[in-house]
Amino acid sequence: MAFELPALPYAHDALEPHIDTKTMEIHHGKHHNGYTNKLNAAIEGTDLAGKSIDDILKGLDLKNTAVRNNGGGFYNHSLFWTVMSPDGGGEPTGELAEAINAAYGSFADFKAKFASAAGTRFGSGWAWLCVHSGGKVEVCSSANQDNPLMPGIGCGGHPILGLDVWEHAYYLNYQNRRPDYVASFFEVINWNKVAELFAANK
Ligand code: MN3
Repeated sequence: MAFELPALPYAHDALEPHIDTKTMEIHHGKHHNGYTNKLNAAIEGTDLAGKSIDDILKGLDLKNTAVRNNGGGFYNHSLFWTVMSPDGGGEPTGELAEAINAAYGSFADFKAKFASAAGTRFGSGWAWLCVHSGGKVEVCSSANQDNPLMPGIGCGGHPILGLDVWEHAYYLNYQNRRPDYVASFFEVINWNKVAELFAANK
């Protein structure tokens, strides 16, 4: 059973003006679709075929660059669409808010830490909020399409929020202004989904 490009959970224009329609169309329809197809080609006929994407990433040999890049790309974007919503923004509540406050002191301090992780990731990559077993949350970033589930990338736990900081994610609307894109991302974060992922993986 090959992996399939997941449908966007909202229309391409739903995240305007924070994420523009053209970027969403290209990012989902071209980039994410490309990772999906290349992942399928990379695992076809190997012992990875038929495994879940979580198991593929957790057991990854980092030297397998085709699966590292395209399996990561498939997973990362599949998560990314779900942690944004036209009804998003604001702040988390409940247990997730408590975990963020325990780790960073306040939502504002967490936001600064996350924005710094996104802003200082040189070149292409992702900023993450992860939960460790036991419920501790941690901000980190990874290069290219690496993912915290992959062994030995120096960014652990289970990802519950991810931000794509590749230029293809923001260049049409923000050009070189990555900090403005990061600020806009906070206007569309689907904290209900992040809380659901926190509860399921803590
Ligand atoms: Mn991308």
